Amino acid sequence: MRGKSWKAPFAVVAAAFLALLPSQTAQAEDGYDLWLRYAPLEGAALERLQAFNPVVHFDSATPDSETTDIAIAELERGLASMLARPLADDGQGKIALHCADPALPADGSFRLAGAADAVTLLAGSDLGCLYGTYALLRELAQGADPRSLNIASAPAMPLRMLNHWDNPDGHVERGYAGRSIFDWWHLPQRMDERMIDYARANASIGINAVAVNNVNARAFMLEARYIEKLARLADAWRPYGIRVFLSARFSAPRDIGGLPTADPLDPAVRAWWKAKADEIYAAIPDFGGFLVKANSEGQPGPQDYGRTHADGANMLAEALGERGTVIWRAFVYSEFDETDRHAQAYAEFVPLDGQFAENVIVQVKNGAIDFQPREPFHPMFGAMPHTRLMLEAQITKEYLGFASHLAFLAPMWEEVLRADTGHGATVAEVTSPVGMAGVANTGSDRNWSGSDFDQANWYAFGRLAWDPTLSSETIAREWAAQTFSRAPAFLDSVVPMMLGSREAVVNYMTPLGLAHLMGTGHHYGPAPWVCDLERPEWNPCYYHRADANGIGFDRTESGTNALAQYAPAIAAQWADPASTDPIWLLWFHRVSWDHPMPSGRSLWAELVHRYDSGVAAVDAMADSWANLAPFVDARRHRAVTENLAIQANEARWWRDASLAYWQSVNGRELPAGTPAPAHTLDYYRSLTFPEAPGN
Ligand code: BDP
Repeated sequence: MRGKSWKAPFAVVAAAFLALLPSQTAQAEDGYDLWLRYAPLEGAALERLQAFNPVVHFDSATPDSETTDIAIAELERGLASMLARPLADDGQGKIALHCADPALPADGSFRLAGAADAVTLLAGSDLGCLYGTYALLRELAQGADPRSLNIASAPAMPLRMLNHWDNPDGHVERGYAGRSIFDWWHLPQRMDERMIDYARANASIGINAVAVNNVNARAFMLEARYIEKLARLADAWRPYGIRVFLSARFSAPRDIGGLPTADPLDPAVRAWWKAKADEIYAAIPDFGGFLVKANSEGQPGPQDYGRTHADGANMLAEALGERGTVIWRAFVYSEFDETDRHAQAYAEFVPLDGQFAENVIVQVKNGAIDFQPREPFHPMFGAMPHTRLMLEAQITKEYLGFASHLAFLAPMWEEVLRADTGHGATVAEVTSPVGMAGVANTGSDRNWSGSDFDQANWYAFGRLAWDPTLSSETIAREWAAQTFSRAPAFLDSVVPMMLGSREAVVNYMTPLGLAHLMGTGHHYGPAPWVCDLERPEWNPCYYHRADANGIGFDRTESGTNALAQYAPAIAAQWADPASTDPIWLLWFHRVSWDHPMPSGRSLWAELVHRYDSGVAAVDAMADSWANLAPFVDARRHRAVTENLAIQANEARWWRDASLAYWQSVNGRELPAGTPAPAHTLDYYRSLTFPEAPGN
């Protein structure tokens, strides 16, 4: 804690040099430090910072809070580490914190202004100073001149949230980075230090809300013993600006409350939730609220009692009152509904526009199916002007090769955020007043995310939720500079590699608008042949509809007409295969194998070409990475190399198995010069993976 004597105006922070050099000085880098390594500067950047000779000051109005203490400690840690020496007490370059500037809002906004002998950090709150601190360190870590900094930053979205699909037993649904980081068993008595490092990482990229448990929720996490556990985390994370949310199981009043029903209109049910909310707020005064998956994939919900999503959400909203928010997920499809799964969420929710209480947010996945490598934006965006809509993205790579494939997801999120809904706003404009949630990719692995490059997706999510206008390139560059090396030769090679990586995955897994072709249950590897599952929409064959004549899902008027859910201008553009960008072609249209493509190739030849370019792109990534060995510590370089080898194999597997299957359906030869699949279709069909992670 900051000592009282430091309250004098512009007191010098006389901190000890607390052995804060990053861990790489003592041991090999293992990724634990994420993008917060603060690697020692060199060359001109080092000379500039040395000449500036920083020292941390704060004014008397700056709140004496844990958050301020964290900001100051972070500045000292980062600056000392980048200088490779402790800060001098008599430093000339003042890093001057003013954390109670009435001219700035208290939402985390800040300004950074450099001058010859000072960098002024202005904020309307101590949290703004913390965010400004991380922004300053981010700039310096990239080699910026402190004297020429000039940044004004405000969060675009109020809610910048991680959704953990972590179960209380430590298993993470769709998690590929080990076990859950949350040690519920030992909480509240014992809290892993990792919980602080986690909060710090989140704060550094502006994440301010965390739903700690799986949307497929266990009701017992609402019991008193778990509220106590959650309160310990909330206390630890509060100084980092993070509010906790709980995923709530809708049937909890029945499951753990002893009531015969969970009907949202039943007075006893309403009273139970109200009492539960009061109990939580007594322990966690700034509890964020409930995240709810209801009437989807077998989860209980208001429709079990003939009520609507609005009835269910509003009942919980009333229980929370002004204290918190209900985040109600729109990812719904029913095993009893025969209509195109693409159309179900819109059909259920859009008629309820205007009926949700003020403290209800409807959380909508980026696309209408399910986090596929590429989906057009969800037609609900822009279609519910009287409802607060929030974007849900998936950081964990359930459908993009788990943690072993390198796929930088910022371009995917940029694609959806910038999409014009046709309702007079982009998806970013529709969701910015509310927020963005990302399904977390953290786990107990030493490197947090299961691979070094998957850290970039956590980072990119936070950065985009703070500022959805940031380009993927900017994000990749700043992440790679902080995480690996700021050498221009390194960045000029690694950034394009990252930027093309998601497109490579699209090409070798689901090119030209194909989707949902993965293995059953675990979602690992290709299985386009699967057609015997109980429900039609669980089957890959439901999505690709390939036969001897053609391939693709007709969502136009002649098909399911799901396209009609888009605004007229957008629907018109996608109604005709000729005006549909090839990246969406088979998503909206069923075409013949001979369909002429803009490239001049037939659909069949184009499909083969896309698979081949996906595979080639992975080989090119492996080559680029091999050349980058001089810039990266041996341990992390090898780890990435090993993953790229897995990816190269699996990309070929996706290509070969898919082509073998399409050939079995269309009876066509591969274009001349194209290598045949390495194995027979029967071989690919025979592969099983009962132990695949995350299932
Ligand atoms: C799917 C996942 C499943 C989740 C579901 C959801 O396969 O594990 O429970 O999304 O978002 O992508 O609720």
